[in-house]
Amino acid sequence: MSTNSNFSFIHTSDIHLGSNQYRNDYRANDFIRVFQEILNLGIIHHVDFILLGGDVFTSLEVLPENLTKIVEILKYFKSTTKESIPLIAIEGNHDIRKYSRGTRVNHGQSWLKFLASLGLIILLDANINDPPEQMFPKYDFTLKKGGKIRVKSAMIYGTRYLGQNPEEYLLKIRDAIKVDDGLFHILIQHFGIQGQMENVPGIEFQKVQILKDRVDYLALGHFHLQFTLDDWIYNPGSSEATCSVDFSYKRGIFLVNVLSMNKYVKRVYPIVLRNRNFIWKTIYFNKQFKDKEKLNRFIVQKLKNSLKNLRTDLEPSDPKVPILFLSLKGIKPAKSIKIDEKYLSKILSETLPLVEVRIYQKFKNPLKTIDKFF
Ligand SMILES: [Mn+2]
Repeated sequence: MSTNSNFSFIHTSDIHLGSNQYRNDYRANDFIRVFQEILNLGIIHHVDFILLGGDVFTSLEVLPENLTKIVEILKYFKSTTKESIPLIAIEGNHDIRKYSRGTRVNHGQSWLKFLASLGLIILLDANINDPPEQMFPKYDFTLKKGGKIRVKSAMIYGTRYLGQNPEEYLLKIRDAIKVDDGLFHILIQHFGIQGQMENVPGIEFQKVQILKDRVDYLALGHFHLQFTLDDWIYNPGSSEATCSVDFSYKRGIFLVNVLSMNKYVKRVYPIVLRNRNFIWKTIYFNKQFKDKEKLNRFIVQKLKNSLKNLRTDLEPSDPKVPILFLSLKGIKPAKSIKIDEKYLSKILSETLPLVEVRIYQKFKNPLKTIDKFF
């Protein structure tokens, strides 16, 4: 092997394009902007390809203006890089999901298939029920279909999301991956590994071991929390926060350099993306509010004080302008006052340099509060 068989790539996953989080246009655009950032990182680091480990889209429900933006970004990327950085993807469970809420799926269609048909991405999938020799046909650029593709000395295999119990396919996949071809084997899969996220089911680590002698780099997606295991299993996490817990997770992408000497030596560098800022604040009510206007003024005043150091010179499209997660605690306001979260959130984001405000009412049980007074 000569030195020119060295190569590098980016591994990203769970981009959730099309997400219209909080029905906030700035927020919807964050997911697209971070995708653009990943593509730019690919250019800056001169990578040979970019892997997308599924959940590239959040559902089939994507607004036309967002899809148009995504297609434009991909066309521009393709032309400026002179097609030198292929984007190699698989479908995750969200890519085939009908709606952003609920789990109904529509088999057969996806926006990834659409992008592949335009020649903007390479979508890998295996004939999972065929015998091992036929399972991973070479990617055909005319049919725009295939289960594996070679870039430099990397052979990249991929299948779509294999459902809740992908264990049953692992032995077949292993048998379908060529041994002794002298290439660096990457397998892209959309599943999690048990124990890496609390209370989230995944495959047992022991069961994945079956792939170890055939796969040099298992490129995972699915879990939004980043993890690496045993120097060959990698999960970058979601590229933007798809829900409030995601914000606290370690997430990002991996930049991987592979040197071929007598054997392959890989270096994996996690990169943190420029995500939307966020702040958590708690406001305690020490008395019971009976007037809605007073309550609103109290909240605005409290936040004006505690957020006075926020920059006011930025456009809300700038990811430095934060989302505020506000929890309201203490004595529950009088029954006659129903806190209008939508209205309150609107006046707060108009008064303060915030892109979005999410309100969580965590008041004490009023009965218990009364108990305490007696
Ligand atoms: Mn996901």
